[in-house]
Order: sequence, then structure tokens, then C-alpha cells
Amino acid sequence: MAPAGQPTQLARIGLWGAPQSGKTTFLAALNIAAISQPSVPGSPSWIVIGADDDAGAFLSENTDLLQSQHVFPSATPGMTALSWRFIGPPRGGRLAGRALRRGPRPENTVFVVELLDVAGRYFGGSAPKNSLISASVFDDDEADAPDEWELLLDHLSMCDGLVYLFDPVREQRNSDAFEFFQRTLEQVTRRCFEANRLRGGKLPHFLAVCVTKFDEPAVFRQAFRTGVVLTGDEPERIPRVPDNLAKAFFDRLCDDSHEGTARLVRGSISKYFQPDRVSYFVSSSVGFYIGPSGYFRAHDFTNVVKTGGEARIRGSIRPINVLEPFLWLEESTRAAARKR
Ligand SMILES: Nc1nc2c(ncn2[C@@H]2O[C@H](COP(=O)(O)OP(=O)(O)OP(=O)(O)O)[C@@H](O)[C@H]2O)c(=O)[nH]1
Ligand SMILES: [Mg+2]
Repeated sequence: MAPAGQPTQLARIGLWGAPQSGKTTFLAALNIAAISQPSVPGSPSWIVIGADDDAGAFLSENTDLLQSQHVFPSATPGMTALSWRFIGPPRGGRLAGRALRRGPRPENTVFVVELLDVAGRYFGGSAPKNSLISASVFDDDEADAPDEWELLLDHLSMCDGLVYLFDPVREQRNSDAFEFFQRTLEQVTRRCFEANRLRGGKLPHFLAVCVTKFDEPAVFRQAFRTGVVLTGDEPERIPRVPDNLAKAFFDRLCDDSHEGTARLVRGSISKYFQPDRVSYFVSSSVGFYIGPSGYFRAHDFTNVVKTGGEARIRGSIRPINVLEPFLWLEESTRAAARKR
């Protein structure tokens, strides 16, 4: 429960991505992403806590898996509803600071993110029928259950923002991003049309497109060759693709895709979403390996190793652009609500 008088905004955020694209790991890394934000004076710092016991347990169990046991979460078997509270500094930057000195203490910024973590196969339409999950997954109501595919579609349709994970490693191997995008997209659009929620013939959602697994050597090298990688100015000198170049990298991945299915995903994004509501991020949940030297080394940065077929995490995890898509979505939806 939130403390009395604490204003809380609700941001419904949908998470979308093909099987094994890294959805659960992305969520699992949120806690560490928030904790390890650089504490630069004047830059906002956030904490993420479970809004209920289950969400809190998800965060602490998965933080332990990634950081202490050095393994990834298991493939998601079905559907899990999660609800988290993001707590940050008062809004208004320096002005809020002045208010702090003069008048009553300004409120923290608090927003709740509700989302579903589902097995990626659902996005291709293969979800079990007649499951016993509750009708509204965010209520405790155990009423008659529609099938999980319908629940997922209803949830995505009602969301304000969507985090879409595009996995270049999988796309290179399977060329099936479009299959797991379009099928869901058509159904979500149909629901929004029927609810009269389309705006100018497009979906009302904000969309954060996250190119995942930036730490994978093949992905990092392609970004490097595309000329979009900059060195961070923190002591570890961690490479990053700045947000204003992330779209260029996504475009390059689409142009280079063998079967062209990534190009179709790009086409669908521009057809179905309002261009000023789409933003791009290049992300990694585990980040790069930083060895005893204490900084990024171009010949030894792989943080995921395969032993006996199982992927293990080599060093500490340093998430890149995991928290940022959520903050961008919340800020964008709040700004859009103010304009209405
Ligand atoms: N290199 C690298 N690999 C990752 C990262 N995140 C996930 N992976 C790999 O991708 C696999 C799948 O990650 P999950 O988070 O389970 O993916 P998912 O989308 O939740 O998968 P489903 O629940 O089966 O749909 C992991 O077991 C890792 O091998 C990352 O940031 N970097
Ligand atoms: Mg999963």
C-alpha cells in the first residue's frame, strides 16, 4: 500500500517480444538498473520496489539469480502479472529544490507499472485455452477465465505504453520477429478500433523499441561498424548507443536482415504507431564484462558464456537502457494526458 496522501500515477505498460528475446531478464534487471544509476548530483535517481508481495519476490529472487548465481531466469511457462512502484525525486528539478527550502516538502514522484510477463510464444497466438488465470489478472477475482491469449490482447490494448524487445540474435537465426509482432499487432489494433481508441487511424500507444542483447559480440560489432557506438564518460568507459542514434542502428539491422522480416516489423511500426510516439533504445540486461582492469576492454567484454549448453553470466551485471524505456514511457504518457 502507498502511504496516505502519496499521489501515485498508474502507468500500464505492456511487454512484447518473441520467445527468448530477453523479456523476463529485462524485468529481472530493473532493480539493479535502478540501483546502479550513476549518482551524479542533479540527475534523478530512482528505486523500484514491488507493489505487492509477488512482484517484490520476483525482483529479489531474480536479482539474486542474475547477480549472485550468475544464471538467467527460466523460460516463462505461462503468464505472470507484475506490479511495481517506481519512486523518484520530486518533479520540477531546480524549482522543486527551491520549494524544498521555502515551503512544504515536495512529494516524491511515484508511479506504478503494471505489466504481464508472458511466454513469447503467446505473441504468435499460441496460448493455452481455458486456463484458470483470473479474468482480470490484476484483480484477485477468480471469476470465469477467458483464454490467456485474449487476456494478453485485452491487456496490451488497454496499455498506455509498450516496451517491444527486438532481439537481433534471434532474428539473425530464425527470421521470425515479424511473426511474433504482426499477429498480436493486428488483434490489438482491432480491439482499439472497436473501442474507438485509434487516433488518426493509428494506435494510441507510446512504443519503446528496444534492440536487446547489445552485449553480444555480434550485436556490439555491428553497432560499432554502423558508427553508432560512443564511449561512456564514467570511469568504466562503457560503450553505449545514444538514443538519437538508436533508430539508425535499428534501421541498419532491418536493412541487413536476410529474410527481410525485420524490415516488415519496421514497416508495421510506421504504419500502426504515431511516429512522434515511438522511441528507440539499444539495451542489454546484463551489460558488458568489466574485468580487474576496471574498464571496458574491446578484446574481452563478453559477459555471457555457454557452459554445457547453458548460458551463464561471467561477471557483475551492468544493465544498459533497461530503466530508461520505462521512464520515457511514463513521462510521455503523463505529458500526453496533461495535453488532453
Ligand atoms: N547476451 C545476452 N543474452 C541475454 C540477455 N537477456 C537474455 N539473454 C539470453 O536470452 C535467453 C532468454 O531470456 P529470457 O529473459 O528468458 O527471454 P524471454 O523473452 O522471457 O523468453 P520466454 O519467456 O521463453 O518468451 C536467456 O536465457 C539468455 O541466454 C542479455 O541482456 N544479453
Ligand atoms: Mg520470459
